Amino acid sequence: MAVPIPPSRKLSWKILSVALAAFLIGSNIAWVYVKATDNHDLSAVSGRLDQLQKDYGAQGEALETQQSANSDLQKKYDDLLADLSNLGPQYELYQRLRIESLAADYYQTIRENVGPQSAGWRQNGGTWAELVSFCSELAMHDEGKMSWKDYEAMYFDGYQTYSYDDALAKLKFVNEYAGVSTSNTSVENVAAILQFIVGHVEYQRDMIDKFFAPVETLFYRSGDCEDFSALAAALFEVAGIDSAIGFFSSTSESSGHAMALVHLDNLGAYNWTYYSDLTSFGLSSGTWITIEPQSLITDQSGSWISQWVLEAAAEA
Ligand SMILES: [Ca+2]
Repeated sequence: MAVPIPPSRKLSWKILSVALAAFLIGSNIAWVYVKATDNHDLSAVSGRLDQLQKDYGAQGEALETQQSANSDLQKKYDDLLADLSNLGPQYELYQRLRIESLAADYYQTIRENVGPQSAGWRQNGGTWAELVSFCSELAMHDEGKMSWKDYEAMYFDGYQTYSYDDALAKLKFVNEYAGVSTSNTSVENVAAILQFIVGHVEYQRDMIDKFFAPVETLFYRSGDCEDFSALAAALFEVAGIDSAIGFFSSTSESSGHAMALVHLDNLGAYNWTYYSDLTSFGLSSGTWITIEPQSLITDQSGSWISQWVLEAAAEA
């Protein structure tokens, strides 16, 4: 038996159906609206994203430029720090090597009265042996081994010290600065002295042939071949290495040359140029190695050194 639906219930169903339809249509419209709104937002967001990516790229480039500038600055700063840490010891070195007018006058007086610049030498010309002897005397003086008594009073009056003592103190200081040590081998000390000379003394020609004492060459930080040789020989001697100065001639060079000699058997791992006996030149028996004082220990062999013919030598 069918149950009749009361009129009020029929109305409720209709209302429900309409409400359901309205809801479905409404939700579609809303969905379309939301989609439309989404699409609009998406395009705006996409635009912003592009802009942000451009900004990000530009910032990245700026950052790289800044990082590069920072790295340059850091390098300059590190270099400055290194310079600064060297400046103190270098300042002390240059202060210690300073020569005042009286000491300069002393050495010039020696040259003019004893050496090749004196009137007697000019008349006689001076032999190779005489020239090299005076050069080695300047070295020996600065090593504290000899003096010219006639001229020492002038120096003593000014300083109340002896010229050779002051010179030796300077040479000892230089060797210490150069890294010379009694715990080193002789070859290591030769290497250290050559490195110091090459790093601090510059080759310059004389206007007249003037022989400088080692401490003068150290003060000027320049000189020519015999000045380099006297300086090297004196520093070697102060380091405990027997040395000499040699004057050389060459068929391929118009002028002569001066180099130092060390009384060693070898230069260890380095190449060397040597004489097995120089007793005929007045040097002690045994091997003498030629040392070009204008070159590092790594450059003590080859055609430059071997072209020179020894004319005279004198131990320093
Ligand atoms: Ca000279």
